[in-house]
Amino acid sequence: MKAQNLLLACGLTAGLLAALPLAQPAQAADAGVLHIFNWTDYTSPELLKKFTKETGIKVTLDTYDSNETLLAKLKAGTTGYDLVVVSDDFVKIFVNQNLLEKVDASQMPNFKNLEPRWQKRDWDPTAEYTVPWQWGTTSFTYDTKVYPQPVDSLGTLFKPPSVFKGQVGMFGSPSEVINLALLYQGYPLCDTDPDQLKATLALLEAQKPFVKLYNSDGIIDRLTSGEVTMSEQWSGDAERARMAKHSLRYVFAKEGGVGWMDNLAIPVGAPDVANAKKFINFMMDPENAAIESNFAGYQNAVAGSNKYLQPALASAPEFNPPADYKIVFSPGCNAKATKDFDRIWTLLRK
Ligand code: SPD
Repeated sequence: MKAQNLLLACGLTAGLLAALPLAQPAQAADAGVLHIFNWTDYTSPELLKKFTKETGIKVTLDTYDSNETLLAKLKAGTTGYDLVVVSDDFVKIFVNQNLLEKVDASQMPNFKNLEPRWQKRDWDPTAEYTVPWQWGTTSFTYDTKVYPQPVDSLGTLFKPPSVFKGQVGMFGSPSEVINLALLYQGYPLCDTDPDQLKATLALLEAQKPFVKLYNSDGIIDRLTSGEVTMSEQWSGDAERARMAKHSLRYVFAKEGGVGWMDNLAIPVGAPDVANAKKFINFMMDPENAAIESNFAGYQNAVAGSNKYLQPALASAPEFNPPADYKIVFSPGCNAKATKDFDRIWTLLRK
């Protein structure tokens, strides 16, 4: 994983920025700085600048590529981060391993702004540990110039036509790849049935000659540059890729897509819980949630934010799944499923 660090301190010159050490969270010298650890290309710089301007709290940002990477990092010990972003299907895994602080978001002034359907979420019914960040779907994008035929199935990704040989990008995360493959075959997400998992490994092995790389970062660039012509992708990244290259198309497949919500949380041992809570409350403001949606291309959970959305995003197909699209949220894999997925992933990647 490549970590990036960005110090968004209002008024700092480029020269001063260059003189600062990279990615040194939780040092005594930077008390009062909020250290955010989020997915790559998923945090609006404008949002962070606004937070600093309104609160005087400076922010650093490091990034990761998957829930699995975040989990490994937090399990390895104190990271110095004040805020992380965890997907719905991993929240219970993090909570069960005592990796998250309680945030009691329902007590925060802006909690009332959350859309009622997102105030109680299956993975955190009382908002004890998390608040929503963004949500979207997982499917795939292909270049219609390379493959002009109509596409309506995940089969085009998992059993690609010959034109895609060596041209496909898949995520670099077992949960993302295997759950989408399970959905394609009509099996439940987080499946543990041995025969169905065997079939899933066979499907992924057969797809492998078409796959150029397994990597969750840099997909927008690879699709727009033509380095890959088809890729597993999240809806917001797909919208951003299509805006840059109009021949790209995100597929709402007849088998459905995986739905997910990413959630803000405070890791155990966070150096500045009070500032982390200020940011969480800040994110439940409609205008701030919309700034993030406008940057990343995903839906947020804050009522009243739509009026701040850029028209191109508000009307984007990736942002507005068809009414009859089957969106399947993962129940969160239990220990057995996680172990099975790891085994399949190891066999696939060897
Ligand atoms: N550009 C990064 C977007 C991160 C999306 N997270 C998706 C999690 C799905 N399990």
